[in-house]
Amino acid sequence: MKTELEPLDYPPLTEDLVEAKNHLDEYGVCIIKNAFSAEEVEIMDNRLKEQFAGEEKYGVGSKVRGDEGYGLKSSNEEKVSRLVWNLINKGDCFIPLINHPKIYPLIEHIIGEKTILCSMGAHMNGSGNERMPLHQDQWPLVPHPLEFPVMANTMVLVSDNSPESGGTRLIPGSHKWPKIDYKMANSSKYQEMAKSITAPKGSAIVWEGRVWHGNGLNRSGEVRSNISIAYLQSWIRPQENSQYSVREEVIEKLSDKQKEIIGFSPFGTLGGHDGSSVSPAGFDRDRESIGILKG
Ligand SMILES: O=C(O)CCC(=O)C(=O)O
Repeated sequence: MKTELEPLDYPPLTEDLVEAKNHLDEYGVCIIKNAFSAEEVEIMDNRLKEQFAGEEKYGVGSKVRGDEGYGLKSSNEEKVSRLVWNLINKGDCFIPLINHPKIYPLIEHIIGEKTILCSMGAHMNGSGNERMPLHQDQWPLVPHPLEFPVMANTMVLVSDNSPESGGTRLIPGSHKWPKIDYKMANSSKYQEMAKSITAPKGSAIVWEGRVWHGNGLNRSGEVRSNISIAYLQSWIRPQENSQYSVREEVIEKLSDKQKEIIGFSPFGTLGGHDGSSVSPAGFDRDRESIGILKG
């Protein structure tokens, strides 16, 4: 007899948008084949490798082993992985990822047309890393058990993903599970259900915010780089505050749609300035931010 909390297998890779949307509905996950050309992957890979070395040299950014979410501590040498945050600032090759035509329609399929970028960062998992806890992305960002997705995530595979290289581990079908708590999800029974994906670089995984997942164990001797592009419904506060963090010279390169997605447009009555709906993209702090006045 089937128990309620059973995983599905991964859906097959697809290049067809309609099929991908069907996979998202059924599995909570889809895998897009050939989302990026070999040349695009190489450019992103080179830029990430330079950035990894630069953040290492200047002692900035986030260095991890992977298992910090269990409260475990490790030495600097054991921290073989880097989370390279806020990629929008870190190379022109990442700007098209904000609304990539092979990915963004799938995000809209999951959470609707009004989205805000939650974060865009590279998970550069070193060989010898440890497992992060299984988690759902939309919890605890939204600390209420919601029976619908308010978040959608993507992994652009800049490296080949496999069990050996620590491919992302997801539990397809878990978006339809009743709520289970974090401790139960991290028991060996559920850990075993989360298998590392096997897909070549240039693919993209998209999943909805209720799917249980985590990283895999990389024992390949090489760094495994995936770029996460995570989106929220626009009423939720994002992980990265783009209005504050995106550099002036980068904003100049963005289209209006890209500015909207990184949160530079009000959503209804939310995110305006001084009661107005002035788009922060064209916002002039001195004109719009009225201070003390006397009549
Ligand atoms: O690095 C990975 O493969 C997974 C990362 C992940 O699950 C996350 O950051 O939410």
